[in-house]
Amino acid sequence: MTKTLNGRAARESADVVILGAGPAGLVLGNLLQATGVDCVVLERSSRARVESRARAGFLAPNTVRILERHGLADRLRTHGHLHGSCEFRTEDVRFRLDYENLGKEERHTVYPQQNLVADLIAHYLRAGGRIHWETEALAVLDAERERPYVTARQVDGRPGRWDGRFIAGCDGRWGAARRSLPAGAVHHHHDHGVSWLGLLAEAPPSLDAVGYALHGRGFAGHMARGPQVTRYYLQCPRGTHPEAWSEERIWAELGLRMGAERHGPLTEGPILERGVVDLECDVVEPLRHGSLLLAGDAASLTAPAAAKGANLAVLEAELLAGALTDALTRGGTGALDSYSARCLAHIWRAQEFTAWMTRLLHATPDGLFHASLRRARLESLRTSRAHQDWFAENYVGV
Ligand code: RFL
Repeated sequence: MTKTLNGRAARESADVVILGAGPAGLVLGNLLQATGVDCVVLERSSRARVESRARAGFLAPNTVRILERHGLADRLRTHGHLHGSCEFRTEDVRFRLDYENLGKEERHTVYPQQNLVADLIAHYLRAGGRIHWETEALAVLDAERERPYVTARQVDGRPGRWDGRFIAGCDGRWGAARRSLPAGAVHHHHDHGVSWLGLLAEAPPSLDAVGYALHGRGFAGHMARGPQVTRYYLQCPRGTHPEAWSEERIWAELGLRMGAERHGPLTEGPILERGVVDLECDVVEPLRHGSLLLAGDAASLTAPAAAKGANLAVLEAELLAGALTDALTRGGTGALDSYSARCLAHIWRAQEFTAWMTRLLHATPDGLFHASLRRARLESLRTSRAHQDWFAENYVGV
């Protein structure tokens, strides 16, 4: 219930105040709503913006199982595409790993993140969930006390206050939850020292696999997003402006790095979106500070090289929903107490594999020694079944 104070500030309360309507916040909201826990979501952007923000696309089998378990996977099951193959290319070799036949024999589901987010919003609102759009959380206060609260700026610019028993920080890397952490929080940060020009092209995929090209001029990547849309990545110098490359130069460079002349041309099309991503990662420890709990990118950022971020967000949201429901409906605090340690075990596994992938994919300026290590690693992956099984298990797992 929202009350207006003196015609200016609004004040509202809920058992759980969720910051952020991304995959983490929305899965959490849906799961709490389903168990009858009173919650509210505050989202800085508009609904239209959140539902059109293209990001992840590769969902791990465990993510799909979680969404299925809670009745959140109907559209994903009918509109998603199963995907179980990736291809590595260098100037000398080209080989394919059908990871659906390796390791635990599992596949990704390709389903754009913005579609998943739209599904989660629709489901949450249908169940009576509350979301305040264009409401930016400014700070989380009194997290170490019994009644924490969030201050926010509402869509019309008025201040607002949301009181809760718990605050779920699902507002990403630059959100209010991270800014409100106490001094004791440990923030691990690592810069992989590599940047990508990330592109979304209105063009059907050029190959029926994820493509990783390790070229002397830098990495190039190819990932299907749907029958008519493909994501491409080009390693670029740090500080590159997204508009610095013309479409002509982009397609020429992609063709060159992916060996189009030898392996077949790329299907070109207009570039719908572009952005530069610096491959960085970080982890906040612990994920719980009194009644403030972090999930998703707010807890840990993984470089997009191994497609783990959205998958971790969904996994953590399920664990957090169970822990909060237990605490609020049964008074059990065991799951809340172990929430951080359980998530961190998954987070560090994902960080380790992402760092491995990042080192494999990129030419770095440290010269011949590193280049020879990359060649040896790739050769091991090409020829060793044990290495391939390890890769497959980590590639599709969280
Ligand atoms: P999100 O999705 O960033 O959502 C956070 C939400 O919080 C809002 N917000 C605030 N709201 C209120 N008050 C504030 N002060 C706020 N500050 C922020 C934001 O508007 C937003 O709506 O975080 P969440 O839910 O933790 O989900 C994380 C994922 O979005 C992210 O990890 C993935 O997109 C990463 N990622 C990928 N992950 C995968 O698992 N598979 C992939 O294939 C994959 N591809 C990618 C990716 C990330 C990419 N970018 C962004 C670099 C490809 C790319 C290009």
